[in-house]
Amino acid sequence: MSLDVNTLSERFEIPGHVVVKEGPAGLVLLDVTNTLGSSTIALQGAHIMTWAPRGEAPVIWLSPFGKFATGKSIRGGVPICWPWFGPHESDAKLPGHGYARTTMWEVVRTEAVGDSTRLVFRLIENSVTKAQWPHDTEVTLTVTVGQTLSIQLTTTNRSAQAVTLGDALHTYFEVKDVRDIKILGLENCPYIDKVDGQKRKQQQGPVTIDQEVDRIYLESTQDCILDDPGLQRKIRIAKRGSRSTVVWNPWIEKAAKMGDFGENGYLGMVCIESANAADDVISLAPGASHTLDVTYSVER
Ligand code: TA6
Repeated sequence: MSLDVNTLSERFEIPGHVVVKEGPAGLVLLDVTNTLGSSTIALQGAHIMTWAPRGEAPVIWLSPFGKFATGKSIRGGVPICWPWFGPHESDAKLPGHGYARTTMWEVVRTEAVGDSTRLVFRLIENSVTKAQWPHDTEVTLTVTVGQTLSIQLTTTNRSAQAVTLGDALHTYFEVKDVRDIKILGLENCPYIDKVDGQKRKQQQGPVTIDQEVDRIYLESTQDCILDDPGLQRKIRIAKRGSRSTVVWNPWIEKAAKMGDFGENGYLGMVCIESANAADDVISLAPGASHTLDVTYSVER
């Protein structure tokens, strides 16, 4: 059940850590500010919109031209793709990347953990979601905001049958100029090239971006490093419980078609998504849980 801002404030605000407020289009936002960093999280989709360690330029990119609305995914941040990644395997009418990112979640708890702030959210299933996903599963998101950003997406299968799960943290990272970055950690991984007829290829050397890139790297379990010379920093993407890594930049035409990147917005971002997609989807046994776990950190 969705609570109003006042009730949420009473229950979940923590001085020096969490403030609950109403954002654009009436979206409920949780503003997290502590001595180590800051983040804004929308309750719709449990959507982490921003994150920056204290004294650091934003690490997570949020489009200044995003259109906010109930039931519409926010352009940027960390959209949750769940319980499938990409188009639904059999019903094209169902939303791409599943329904978690456009559905209301509830706050389970907020707490200070040392100087960091931890928030736990749970997706609120309803008749619309059940019609899309007739399985008894629970999904929670645990976010720890500090000098690093730690995110765990946990799915529990409460049904008597195995379910096939696809998921991703579809994270948009801020970069100075995407044409100058390198992504390390995917060398020699096989990948599906979605801009070249879903052809299967193998990565040679670091990933660089000089055109539309939309690739699902398979069997990719290592940390990735986003090397950004323009911002003179490296972002480490450490993960567990994820066998796929999706790299996406829409480039000029696709960004213009999407209409919410703004002029040249595509140059300031790259998606590096920790996922379980394509060949790597998960068969979750009855009663079992699976956690997709990432930690983002800035290295000089
Ligand atoms: O993860 C890359 C991708 O699947 C692209 O193909 C593109 O569709 C992107 O996700 C964004 O999708 P969205 O539904 O958020 O516009």
